[in-house]
Amino acid sequence: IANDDFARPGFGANREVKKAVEAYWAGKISADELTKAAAEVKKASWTSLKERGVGLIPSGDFSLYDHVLDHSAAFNVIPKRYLGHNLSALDVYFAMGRGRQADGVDVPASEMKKWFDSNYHFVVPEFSDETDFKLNFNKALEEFNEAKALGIATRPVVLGPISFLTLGKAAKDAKPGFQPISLLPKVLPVYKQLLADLKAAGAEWVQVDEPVLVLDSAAYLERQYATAYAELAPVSPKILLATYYGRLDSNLSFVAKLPVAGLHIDLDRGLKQLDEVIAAVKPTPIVLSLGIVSGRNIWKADLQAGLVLGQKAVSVLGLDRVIIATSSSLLHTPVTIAAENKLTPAQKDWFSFALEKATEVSVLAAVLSGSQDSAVASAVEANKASITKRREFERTSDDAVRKRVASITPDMLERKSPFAVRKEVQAKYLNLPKFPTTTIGSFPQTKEIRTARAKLNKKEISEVEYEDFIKKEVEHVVRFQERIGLDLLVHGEPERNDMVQYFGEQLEGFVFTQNGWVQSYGSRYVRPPIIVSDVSRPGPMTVKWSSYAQSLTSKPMKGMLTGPVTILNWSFPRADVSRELQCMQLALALRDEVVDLEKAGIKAVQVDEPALREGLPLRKVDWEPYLKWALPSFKLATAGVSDSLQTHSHFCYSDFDDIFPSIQALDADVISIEASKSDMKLLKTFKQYGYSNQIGPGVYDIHSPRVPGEQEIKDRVADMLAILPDDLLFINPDCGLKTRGWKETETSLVNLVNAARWARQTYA
Ligand code: THG
Ligand code: ZN
Repeated sequence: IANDDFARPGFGANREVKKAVEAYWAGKISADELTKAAAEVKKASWTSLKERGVGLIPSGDFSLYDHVLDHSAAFNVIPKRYLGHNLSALDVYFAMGRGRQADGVDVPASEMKKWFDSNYHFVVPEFSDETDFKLNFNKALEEFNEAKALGIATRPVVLGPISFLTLGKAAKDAKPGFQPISLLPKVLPVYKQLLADLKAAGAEWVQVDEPVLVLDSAAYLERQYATAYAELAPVSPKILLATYYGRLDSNLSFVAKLPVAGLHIDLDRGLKQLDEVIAAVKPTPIVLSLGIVSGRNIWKADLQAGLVLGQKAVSVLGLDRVIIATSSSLLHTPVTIAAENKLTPAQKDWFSFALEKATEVSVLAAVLSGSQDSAVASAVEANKASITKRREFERTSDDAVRKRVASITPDMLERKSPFAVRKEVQAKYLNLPKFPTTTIGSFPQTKEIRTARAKLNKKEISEVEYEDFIKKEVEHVVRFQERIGLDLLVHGEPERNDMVQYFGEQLEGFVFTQNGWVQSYGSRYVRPPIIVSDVSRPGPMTVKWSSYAQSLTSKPMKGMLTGPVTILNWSFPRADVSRELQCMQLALALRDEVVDLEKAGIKAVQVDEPALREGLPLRKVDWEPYLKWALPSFKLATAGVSDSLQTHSHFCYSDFDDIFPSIQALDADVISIEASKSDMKLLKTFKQYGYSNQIGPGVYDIHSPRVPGEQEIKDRVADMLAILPDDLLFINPDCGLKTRGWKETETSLVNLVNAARWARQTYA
């Protein structure tokens, strides 16, 4: 029996890669130094997996920015706009990821999308008939050799051809109706070369990732899968076809017939497929890799339960046809619990992060293969004891909260009047001009703000000194917005580290890590809070700051909250009760907060639900049960107020086709969405479905340091007004400004306000 770990805690326990990449961008280190820093992190990661007894260690999955972007760059899928500027290959790569605006070069970033149902963003490849696939470099081979030089045998990982093509999109200049999958015959020769080179270098196995196999859409790709793998298998090392994040369902019937040597399945998200898959592969020579240890949560695995699954497979397939693995890449979990010293020992004992999961995988494999090693036996005993203790803790509950959830009534989910009525009431109450300008909430989190917070945490400054500092920041943000002429103001959120962490810290039921970083996109990381018990709100969370900000200005101030679905999705949820229950508890806490903000005289409150869509199950059959609690939770949070309070919500994505009716059903008075990079196809969706409430499609991309010109914003607004009615449009950036510097923020927003003024005249 083998064991393997879909590692990619490849960013280093102290975010070494982030730091090196940002230093490179700032011109503080050279490309060589960046490569060296990356090599150190890879070495540390491979070495620690080896020490933990992992048999099949992955390589090729390390990334300086994003693994899909790596693959696009390697396969020469580089949009023309990034070429011809005399940039190094590395700088072209970063330009694709984050745009570039320097030395006369001015190119926007490529579109980013959420990676399956996770909070990770990948850079979307752009294809057309012009796409000229060739192997610019063989990353899998390079890392395989890099590890080999360190004496570590690895199994290289490559993104599979069908997933690569179908996760991409048609380039803007592609011919109408172009489908990326039509390029399959053109891309396969390049894959063949890549795989043949790996084989020649001595790789025994290669892991080919085809996560789209857990999607409904893969059902239409049977023929392409058959063709692709029939071509690749003969020239390749043994292929382990990896599926994760869900179930194969009906796709299993053709997957089991593919000429691959191994198949990996996710038993965290797709436990119920185990029997079916075992039966399907039984008559084939396929080795089955069981994704038993969750790559998505941070709870210590119950090894007894894992052993039952493993034994089931072993009893049918035999020891040499079973591999024990994590369910997915460990991209979604922090590196190690060992780095935590604020959690109590009892709490620490509940969790396993990436490295601890590697140990779980190797212990499971050892037990299944009949190991008599005493270290293995004691690891199993220790795990049993930990799980028992956690179960004891899980039996405790907050009865008041449970009772309140049980007594939610349907009328609590609806605003008093329909939108058409509210719109009139709010127009008088807020008195905003036509095409109101606003921002999504956060303003630059400057080094000074981070330093002040760090000092508070280290008790180098007092609570009072910190609050004074934040007050000054809020005042600065308010004055700035007044000066440049924005209409609906925000306080800028300088008091918040992260929008989810901030709320978690003020609610009962959460615990936090100091070092539990998880990559969000590029060099950006988050530390998801962990929900461990029933959630409630001990007191107001944001009222103080919103009221203070409102006291500084006669313009309306927008309160800023994170919605229940998003707090749930961007936290690590508990595994002992349903997500529905956790979400409703969060919704009740937020409802009280919205009501308190209204009482404090705040006229508009934004409740962000950027994660509503990523939480949508990957399979359509699972949507309804999810939406049945996700939508009511938002409504529960926002409907406790009078008609005059304008509710806003924000969504960080541009793919609304799937979820349109749900967005409408939320009945927020105003929504803002990320439209800046998706070429207006999105607004057509809104028009087609007849969206009735107000909407602020982002007029520029804030994820990039690039400043949009005034004319560029005017053009966007004109494009939008060609599709949307005049009286529904808000003008705003496409997301919060937290990651931006003040200089680019000021220039961009001045351009935005000017564009709005122009629109008021032009469309009077
Ligand atoms: N919070 C959480 N998840 C998110 C977002 C968020 N997912 C989607 C989107 N927003 C991703 N955007 C960001 C934007 C900025 C940062 C992270 C994700 C960021 N991180 C700091 C960094 O990497 O330097 C660290 C933040 C901190 O100090 O806590 O700036 O907003 N949960
Ligand atoms: Zn956003």
